[in-house]
Amino acid sequence: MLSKEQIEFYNENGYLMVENVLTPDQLARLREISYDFIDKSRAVTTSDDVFDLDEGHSAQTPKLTRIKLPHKQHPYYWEIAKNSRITEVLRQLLGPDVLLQTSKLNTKAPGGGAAVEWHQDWAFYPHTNDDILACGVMLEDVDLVNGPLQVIPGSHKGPVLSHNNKDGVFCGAIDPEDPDFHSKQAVTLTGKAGSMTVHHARTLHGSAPNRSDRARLLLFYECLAADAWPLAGASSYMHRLSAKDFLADLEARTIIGKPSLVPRMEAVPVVLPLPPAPDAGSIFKTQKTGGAKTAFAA
Ligand SMILES: O=C(O)CCC(=O)C(=O)O
Repeated sequence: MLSKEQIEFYNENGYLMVENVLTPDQLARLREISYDFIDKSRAVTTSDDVFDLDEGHSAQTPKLTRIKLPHKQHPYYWEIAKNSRITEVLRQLLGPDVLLQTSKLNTKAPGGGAAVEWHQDWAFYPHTNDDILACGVMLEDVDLVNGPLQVIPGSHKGPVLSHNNKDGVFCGAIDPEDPDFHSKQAVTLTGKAGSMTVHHARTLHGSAPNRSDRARLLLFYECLAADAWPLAGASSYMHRLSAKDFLADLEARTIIGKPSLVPRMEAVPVVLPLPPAPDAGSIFKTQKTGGAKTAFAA
């Protein structure tokens, strides 16, 4: 359970650290499954539906930026979202009806694992209201050198910064020179394996490359109140589903409570993530092929 102070801190700052959110057994099981996937990626030579490969990936030295949609790759990732302390945190921060928007396991390989340039998740998927957040579960200790998440406190109450490049294409990252980006205010979120960061969908965040010899495994569950509905440009896969598949998809993403077909409209700032970058297969591909400027030069 989060304390009243923790909930207030999250509402005020747009982020939170929750220690020991996993039991030792849950952590051990998640690590075992995750490292099994990394091992399987040795057989893969190009990014696919499961693995997003980092530069320098090989059978000898697997280097992934990400395992995609882990909750679809192994039932235990879904089980943890539905039945753990994380579930209670979601209930407290988002209410009784909560859906999974997406999941990803960002694996930041040792010795270089790619930076994630500063951005707001909201720029990728604006919704009818912003009761949306990302939980980042640490499967390894995260310290100052293995690419910790950094956030700008309070930025979830500010504007949506431009995430488009000089040609107007959505590149999934802000310009580090944007006058509304106050990099000096950045807070670095380090912690022990089994702890969890939470950040609001509008919170500005990013992370440097992994300059250590240890992997940085952050398992993200991006979750929303059931009455937050995506706006055009986000989740358009729904329009291609049959009625049966649509209902099954909603059901399969429900963490607690029930889905809702009645969007709650709030006066939230919205910019659509369009036109898309040449490869929008992941944030890494969007930022790279969209020509995002880096804030993390060596
Ligand atoms: O892995 C990270 O450090 C940040 C990931 C992130 O912000 C994202 O994938 O949207």
